[in-house]
Amino acid sequence: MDQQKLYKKAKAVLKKNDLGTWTQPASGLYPHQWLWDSCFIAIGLRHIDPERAKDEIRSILGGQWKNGMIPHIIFSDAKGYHAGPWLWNSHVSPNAPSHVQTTGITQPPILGEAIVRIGEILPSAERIAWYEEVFEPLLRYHEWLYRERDPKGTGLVTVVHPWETGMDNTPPWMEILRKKAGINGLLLLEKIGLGRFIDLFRQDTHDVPAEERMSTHDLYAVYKIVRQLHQLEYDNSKILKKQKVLVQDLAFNSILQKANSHLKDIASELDKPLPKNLLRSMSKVSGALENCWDEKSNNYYSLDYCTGKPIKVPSIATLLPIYGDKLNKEKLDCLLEHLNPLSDFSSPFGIPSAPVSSKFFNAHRYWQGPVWINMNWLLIQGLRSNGCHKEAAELKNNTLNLVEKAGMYEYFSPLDGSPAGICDFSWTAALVLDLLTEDSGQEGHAASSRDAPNHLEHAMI
Ligand code: 9WN
Repeated sequence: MDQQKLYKKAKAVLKKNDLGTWTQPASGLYPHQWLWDSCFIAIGLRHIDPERAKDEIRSILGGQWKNGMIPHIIFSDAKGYHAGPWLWNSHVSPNAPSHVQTTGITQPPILGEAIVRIGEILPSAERIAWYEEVFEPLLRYHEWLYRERDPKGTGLVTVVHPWETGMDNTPPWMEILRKKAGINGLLLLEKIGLGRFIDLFRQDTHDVPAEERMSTHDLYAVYKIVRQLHQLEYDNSKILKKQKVLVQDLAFNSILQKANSHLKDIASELDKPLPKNLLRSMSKVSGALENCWDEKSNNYYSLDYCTGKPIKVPSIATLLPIYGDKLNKEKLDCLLEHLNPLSDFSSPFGIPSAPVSSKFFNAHRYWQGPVWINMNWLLIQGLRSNGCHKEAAELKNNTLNLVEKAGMYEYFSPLDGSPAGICDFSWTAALVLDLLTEDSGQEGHAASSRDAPNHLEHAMI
């Protein structure tokens, strides 16, 4: 593999999408700032320019709501996004900020990870100053998550919109969405092959073919939930009482579990105590996630908040507890079996977002099958912290080879590695950059980009 060439390409994509103090995921299709995208982007950017990586996070924090929520999108002035500010009208909430327009929901709380990854490459005094700067808003975000999304103290926060998972049309969510918020007329039109007519009204299919995005029915059901949240003024006490599509989402809570441990590390480095209520919530997470385990199928599942029952529809989420924490050997072995050749999640290109055997599986359709680089990255980290170094190295190799051959795309077929979605996608570039940089032995060292690994040095200048 020509690592230097790949590095240069990744860097060029980040440069192309750089809008000064924040980065758009891709021009055209995604012209605003997304929460988890910017976190992944900062993880890559730290190797090129740590100050710029900090700006990425500062910009996200600039959209924080008065109640502590960090919104999933901060809107720029760009026009043409299919779910722009007009869909959200988030100012109906007294908590929405007045200086920027944002959505009224959040996204996977990977913020703690990004903050710590930036801290990791800074000299100690700079790291402390960085943590001092971001500690309060990060703390307020975690407090909001547990206070407003887990008021009963179960240890699992509730996710109120599929966009909050970042895996928009992931099978478990589409299963309950179709049952509880389905738009029957549209389903019928799609069944009789007239769905293509409605596709013509879609804005998100200008840059990417409709068959690589959500189905039209699912997309309109997703818009419908935004309308309902708006009617409830994005007030979580009303939402948890009145909404029907509410999920204690496995992927979201696994990511939060890891973020909690990052928050604890930051607090301890700053020698600051965490509030007792928050510590109590955090202490329940491991046990609560164990309640998501299903003995029969040896899988973790999300729970339907309204019924308390597992949504037994497999997706890549079943593997994310590997990222969340160290698992006991028995469970870890069960999950690793999914990755064995001929198993459901086995692919030479990384981990498919839905297993090949799923009734939802479609190699090119968004979160219903394709391999995504952020998922590969999260699982590489999780495999390592669970001591599975061989599996992590293999997944990393597959990831880099895939992007080298197919390009900096949004997602890829797990069957043949062909690219799909938008090209020049920022988090693909950022995470490739991160994987390449650690390859050169700089991982975990308090080195800035000025100490660039030799063989990548030229690409960094
Ligand atoms: C809605 C920006 C975002 C990602 C999500 C991905 C996609 C948005 C959309 O793009 O979602 O949030 O318009 O489809 O699913 O993970 O954050 O890249």
